[in-house]
Amino acid sequence: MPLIKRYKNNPVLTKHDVPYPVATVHNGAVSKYMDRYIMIFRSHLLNGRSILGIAESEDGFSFKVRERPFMVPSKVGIFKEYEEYGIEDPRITLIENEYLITYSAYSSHGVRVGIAKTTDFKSVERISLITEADYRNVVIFPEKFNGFYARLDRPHSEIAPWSIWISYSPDLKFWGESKRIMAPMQYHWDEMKIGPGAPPVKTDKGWLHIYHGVFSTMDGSVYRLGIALHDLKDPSKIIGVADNWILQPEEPYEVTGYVHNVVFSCAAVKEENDSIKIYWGGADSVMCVGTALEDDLVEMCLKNSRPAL
Ligand code: M1P
Repeated sequence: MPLIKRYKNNPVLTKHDVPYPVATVHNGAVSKYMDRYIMIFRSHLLNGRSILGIAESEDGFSFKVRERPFMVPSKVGIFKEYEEYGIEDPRITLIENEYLITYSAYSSHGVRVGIAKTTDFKSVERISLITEADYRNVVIFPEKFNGFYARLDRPHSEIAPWSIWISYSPDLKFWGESKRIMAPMQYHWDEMKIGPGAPPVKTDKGWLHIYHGVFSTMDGSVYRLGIALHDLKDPSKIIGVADNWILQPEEPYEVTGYVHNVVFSCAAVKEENDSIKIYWGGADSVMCVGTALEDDLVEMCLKNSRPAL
């Protein structure tokens, strides 16, 4: 049995499901809202820049895309300047009755991360740009720690391997106490760089975090998914990182597309039967889903672990 069982009707969303012209549908964030699932997904427009669309589902497998995009680059204030080239790779975290949405904001100044909030997935309010350039992949934990929000992110660096960091905030605007907590491992499937993937899922044994790791080959980069378990009380402490990847590009829609050989996750949804729905973009072109058992993922982190740093 594979660890992650791919849904038989993958991909669950493609550009053909979108009622406005787009080249891709990928890297979707998914959250339960009322009695349904909401997906906010990234699409390349036909000019190569990205916007965020929105889709709904009753079962987490069959999605219907709304007529209009959910977020497009802002035309006002500070956001206008930093979102000029597009917005990408959303993640959703439900915390204290608000859905927080993080996203990458591209401009001639580099890539920053923005944060917005919604309570109804109809209107959305931008809160702040929470990083300088160049950062990507911010995921926010769905609980506070000692009164502080906690986030994982991945700064770019010329002199250090691209690693996962943690930071804390009292108000979602000001962030600090930053610390590098997980690094790529040399000559390993995630050797080139790693980045936070889905907002962490709470289990009895720790916070499960699905991340992506990249390996460079003569045929370009290969993006795979891995898993780490963080301490429940102190998320900067990593209890275990599975030595093996949990998903790699294998199906045609993951191997070939806008960028080949990519599986990239921005969402994991815990279900009542101890299974987890994992969502990923295939080849930066389509959206896919699969299911895994929570216990299997936890066991992988604890029983066959590699060092976090
Ligand atoms: O093309 C693969 C991914 O490349 C970037 O991710 P990262 O910076 O973490 O390597 C992003 O452009 C992402 O959207 C894309 O899926």
